[in-house]
Amino acid sequence: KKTVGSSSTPLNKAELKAAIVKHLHCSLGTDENKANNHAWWKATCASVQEHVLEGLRKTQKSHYLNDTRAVHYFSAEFLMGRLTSNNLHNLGLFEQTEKALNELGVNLTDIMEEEQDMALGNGGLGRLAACFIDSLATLDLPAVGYGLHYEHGLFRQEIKNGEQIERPDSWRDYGNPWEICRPESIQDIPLFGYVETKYGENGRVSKEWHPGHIVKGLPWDIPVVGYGGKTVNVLRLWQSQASDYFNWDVFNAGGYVDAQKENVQAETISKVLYPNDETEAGKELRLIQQYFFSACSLKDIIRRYKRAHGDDWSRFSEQVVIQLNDTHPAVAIPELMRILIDRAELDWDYAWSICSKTFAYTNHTLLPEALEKWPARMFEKILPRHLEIIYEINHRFMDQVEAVWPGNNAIKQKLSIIEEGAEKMVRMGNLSVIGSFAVNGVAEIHSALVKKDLFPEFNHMWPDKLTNVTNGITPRRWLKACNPALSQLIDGKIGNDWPLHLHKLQGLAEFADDAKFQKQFMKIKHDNKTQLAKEVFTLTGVEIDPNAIFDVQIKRLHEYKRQHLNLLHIMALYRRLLENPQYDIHPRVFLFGAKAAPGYKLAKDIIYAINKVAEKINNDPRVNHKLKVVFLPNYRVSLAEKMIPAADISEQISTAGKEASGTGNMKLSLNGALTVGTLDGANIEIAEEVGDENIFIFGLTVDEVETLDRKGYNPFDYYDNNRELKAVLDWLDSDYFTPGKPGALSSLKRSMLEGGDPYKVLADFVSYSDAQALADKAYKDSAKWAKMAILNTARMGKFTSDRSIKDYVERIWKLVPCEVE
Ligand code: 26M
Repeated sequence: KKTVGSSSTPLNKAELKAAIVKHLHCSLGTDENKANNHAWWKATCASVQEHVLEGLRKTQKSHYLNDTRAVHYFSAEFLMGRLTSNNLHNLGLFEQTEKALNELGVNLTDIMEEEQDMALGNGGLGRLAACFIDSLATLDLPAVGYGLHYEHGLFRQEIKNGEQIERPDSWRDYGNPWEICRPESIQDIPLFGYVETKYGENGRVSKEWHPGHIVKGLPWDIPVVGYGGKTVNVLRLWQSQASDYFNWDVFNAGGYVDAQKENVQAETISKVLYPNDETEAGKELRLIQQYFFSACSLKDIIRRYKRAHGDDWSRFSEQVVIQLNDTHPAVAIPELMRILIDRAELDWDYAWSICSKTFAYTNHTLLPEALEKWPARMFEKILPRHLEIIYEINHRFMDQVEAVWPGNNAIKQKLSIIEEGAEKMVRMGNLSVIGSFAVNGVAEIHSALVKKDLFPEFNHMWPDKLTNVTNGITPRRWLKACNPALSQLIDGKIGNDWPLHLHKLQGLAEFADDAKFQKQFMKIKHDNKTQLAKEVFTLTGVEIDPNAIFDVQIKRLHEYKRQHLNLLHIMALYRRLLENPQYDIHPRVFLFGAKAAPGYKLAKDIIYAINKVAEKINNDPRVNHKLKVVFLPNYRVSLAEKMIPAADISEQISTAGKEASGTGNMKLSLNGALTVGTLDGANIEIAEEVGDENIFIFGLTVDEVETLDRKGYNPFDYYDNNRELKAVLDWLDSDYFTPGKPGALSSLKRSMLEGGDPYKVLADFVSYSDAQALADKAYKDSAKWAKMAILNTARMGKFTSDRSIKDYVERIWKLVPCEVE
């Protein structure tokens, strides 16, 4: 039995019941007879939150008394999803709460459906941040997550006539029981204005920034409960507010309405999450968001540092490490320089020595369109002093480049933070590498490509700076909480400490051939599929058979992720079945979940195409006993938690070299789904772990993609030489799937032919189709399939985010755990 480490007396069932009823009465003003599910959920959260806050207080006290070095994880996104189940599991209170509520006539699973997802992120990068803060707390590491308190998270997706419609997300409409407002820690943040040069008597030249605006940053704290409940860290998210200073003059002059305009502008900063993923929008408000949360967070860190160390900066980089989750918070680098030079009056070299020992940077992408660049003019308008500092950093860096490659202007141009051209641009990736002491990619292959293709010269200058930390996922959310039946089966076989020591899942391997265990394992998979089938029917009205193979592709919609390759193969299967009704495949349900960036036309066209093909196939009695296609609307963390435990096949089919890591691949395999995938990102390491015989690898390798590009890729070579591929592509031009609207799906075909097929869909089609045929064959041998599925679960130990965090600690952060109490 687990106890609640953070509270002096572990909560028992009677106490839980009493607390929940008390909160129904005293916090929510209702009672056991009147309360609806929402009230029950809130009362349950409030009861648990009392204990969480005790743990938070004790953790902060321990960290303060031990004067610990801490990591500060700066991220524009934290995709937390729902918190209730996670907190109950991590506190070891899940079962007792379930029983307590049962005795009150309430079902915990039902009331947890009341919680809105905290969707403060786009996809992989944001969810990674959420898994990492779970692991940091679990490993008793002193850590703070810093980000933005968006009023509206990632848009809610509706599907109308097959098309994506975006609706605002309002996760806080009925309040969030887990967050705490901290008005005592408000920060003032300057913006705009101009820089004054001052000449002191001692000959010292100094700069003073006269900002044009001040906005307030109001922090909201989300407690982050570690598994076992001992350490409770915080996620601190900043909300923007109008500053009083600013408005009073206008207000007094009778400008009430103008003052309100100011308020609206200031409050716009944290209004909404940009829904772009893997593209740089270059919007002014986005840069302001980045500066706003980075500056608030730095001030917060410095305030805490000064409380312990006063004005002595010499120990700053011993106490503080800041991890930049991509370049989104990279403006923190010139901001710290500004504070050290303009405010603390340190000289440049000393300030730079502190700064460049404080930051570390994680790269999540090689796609050129995703590398952040800001127009220098925009920078100058919003952050005039920071642009000056960036120029100075660059100037000094160029001297270093000159020393390594004397007279080589081409290399200087390439490495410069400033890109010269029609419009001068600030390259945030270069700034991040230059200003950090460590830079990491997120999977072995990705890190190798960061060194070889993205930053080869930086790697030459600083051979130890670039490194790898392979991503991971928290097994607490992605197995224990989302797949309780499988978790209990595992507990019974190998004990219940696998959520902390995921390598222990290896212990399941010895049962992989055991017929009884195979039955139990596959029975749970079947039950999970039955449950998902019900959900699918509720959400879409489509009936699916749990005896079919559930084939799942869930991720943001992007050409490089190749949902359209999956679709072409589905159409090929459909065609084969029409041509030959005896065509022998095990019944299969293809399930998709994906949001497209609202401005990404082709991504939206792919969603439309999937929905139109689905409609046709699902209503075609000639094939719909063998083939179904479902696009589940509004894919998000809480939907992932329902889909992943029910998946048989995991689609990880990006063009080799394009997917930095992937993390959904890990979640699916952990839950016993077999991967159909390319040798890309973490798929390569997954294949190494599970063994080639337990995964379906297909397609071009990174090297083959490169060779093909060098000799000139022509998609028509494939179109003209493969009858099936040609027929399927031509089908898109007809009105077969869009009656009365011929050509409605043609943009897709065009992108893969005239458009040059930038992601090599046609080149990989045959190999993909062959891998799918092998998967089909393997499924027909149910004992073989069960063994493969079990071995996938058994061999996922490496991909716990606890291992990722330990890698960061050893290679980059050099932190020491701090036991609480
Ligand atoms: C950019 C500009 C404006 C607004 C938003 C953005 C932006 C937001 C998120 C750009 C990229 C964003 O995320 C990229 C991302 O999620 N990358 C994924 O990171 C995962 C964690 O490392 C990897 O597993 C995935 O392979 C990688 O695609």
